[in-house]
Amino acid sequence: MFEFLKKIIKKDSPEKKPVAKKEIAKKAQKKPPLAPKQKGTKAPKILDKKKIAAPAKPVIIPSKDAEKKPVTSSKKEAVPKEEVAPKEEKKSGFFGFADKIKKGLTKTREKLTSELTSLFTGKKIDEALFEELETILLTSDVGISATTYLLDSIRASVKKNSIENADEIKGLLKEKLTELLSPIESPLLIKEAKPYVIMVVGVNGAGKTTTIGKLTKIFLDENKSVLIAAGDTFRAAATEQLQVWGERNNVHVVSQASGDPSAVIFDAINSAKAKNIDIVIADTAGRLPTQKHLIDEISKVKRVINKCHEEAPHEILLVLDANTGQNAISQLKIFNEALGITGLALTKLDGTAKGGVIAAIAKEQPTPLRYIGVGESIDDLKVFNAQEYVDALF
Ligand SMILES: Nc1nc2c(ncn2[C@@H]2O[C@H](COP(=O)(O)OP(=O)(O)O)[C@@H](O)[C@H]2O)c(=O)[nH]1
Ligand SMILES: [Mg+2]
Repeated sequence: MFEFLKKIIKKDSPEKKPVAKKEIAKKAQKKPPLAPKQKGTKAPKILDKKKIAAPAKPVIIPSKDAEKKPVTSSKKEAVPKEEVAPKEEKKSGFFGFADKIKKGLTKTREKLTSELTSLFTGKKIDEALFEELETILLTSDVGISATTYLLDSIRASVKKNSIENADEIKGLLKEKLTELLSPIESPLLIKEAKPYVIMVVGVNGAGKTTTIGKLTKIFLDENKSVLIAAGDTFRAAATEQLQVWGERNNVHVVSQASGDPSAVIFDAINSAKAKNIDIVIADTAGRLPTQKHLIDEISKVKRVINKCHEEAPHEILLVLDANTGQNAISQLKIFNEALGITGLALTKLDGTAKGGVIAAIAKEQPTPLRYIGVGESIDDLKVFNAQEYVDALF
C-alpha cells in the first residue's frame, strides 16, 4: 500500500502542488475493514440462540468438568492452538516484558522504521518532508487529528530549536507520541469490591474471550480469585471456548445452556459473593455497534449487573481489534455512548502494521488503555505503558 502512496507523492511532488491533506486522509481511511476478518469466528446468529433449547438452570462448571462438553455445539470455536499453556509460560520466561511487546509490534515497527529511515536519511527539513511524514503516519492508522497534532508539535519544536537535521525529527516524533499516549496509560486497579465485576464487550471476533482467558491469568498471578461468566449465550461454541480458558487457568466458568446473558452473569456474581471470590469477568456476545437492538440488549446486561452490586460493573472493558484501524474509533464511540466504557484492551497488535491506532484513540476519544494483546498465548496480554510502547515502535 505504501508503494502506491509513494507513487502519489512522487506524482504530486512539491514543485507541483502539495498533496491535499484531505485526499491522503481519505485514502488512508478507506483501508480499514468494517469488522475484523477472523478465521473460525462467525457473526452471532440469533438463530443459534433459538436452536439451543435447554433448561435455563445455571450450572457452575468446575474446570475439570469442562471435558464433558455439556453444551451442544455444531461448530468448533476458534480455540487457540496451544492447548498446553505451561510450555508457553516457560518459554516467555526468557523474554523480558518489553522484549515481548517489541516482538509483538514487529509489523508496525518494520513499516515505520523502513519508511522513516528512508524519509529522514540525508534529507533537509522542508514542506515535502512533512507531507511525506504525514502520509506515513496516516497509513499507520494514526488518524487525521493525531497526525495533525503530531506534525504541528514537531514543526513548532523544529522552529523553536532551529533544528536543521532531518534525523532529529525521529526523536521528536517519539517524544511527541509518548506525550500524546501518556494520558491513556492508566492500568486497571482492582478495588476491594468483592466481587469486582468486569464486563467485557466488543464486536464479534475482536478477541473478548481470548482476552478474558489471558486476563484471568494476570489476576491469578496477583493472587486474586476469579470466576468467569459465559455471557455469550448466542453461540454454544463460545461457552466451550471459554471453558477451555477456564480449564487452563483452573477457574470456574459459570454457564447456562441457553438463554439470557443477564441471567448467567447475575448468577455468576451471586455465586462469587457466596464464595468470596475477588473478581468476576463476564463475557458477552459480540455485536456490531450498528445493530441498535443488540446494543440495547447489552445495556440491559449492564443494568442487571448493577442490580446485584450497586457499583458493578466496576469496569466495562471494550475489546478492540487493532486490525480494524480507524474503525476502532467509531466502535469506541458507539459502545461508549451506550455503556460508558471505562477501559480498553487493544488486541492483535502482533498481526498488524496499524499499531498507530493507539494515537488516534488518545487524540480523538481518550479512554484508559488497560491492556494490549500481542499474541494468542496466555501470556500475550500486557499492561499498556506509553513509553514502552513507543520504544517498541521505533
Ligand atoms: N494474533 C493475535 N490473535 C488474537 C489476539 N487476541 C485474540 N486473538 C485471536 O482472535 C480470534 C478471535 O478471538 P475471540 O477471543 O474468539 O474473539 P471474540 O469473538 O471477541 O470473543 C481468535 O482466533 C484469537 O486467538 C492477539 O492479541 N493476537
Ligand atoms: Mg467470544
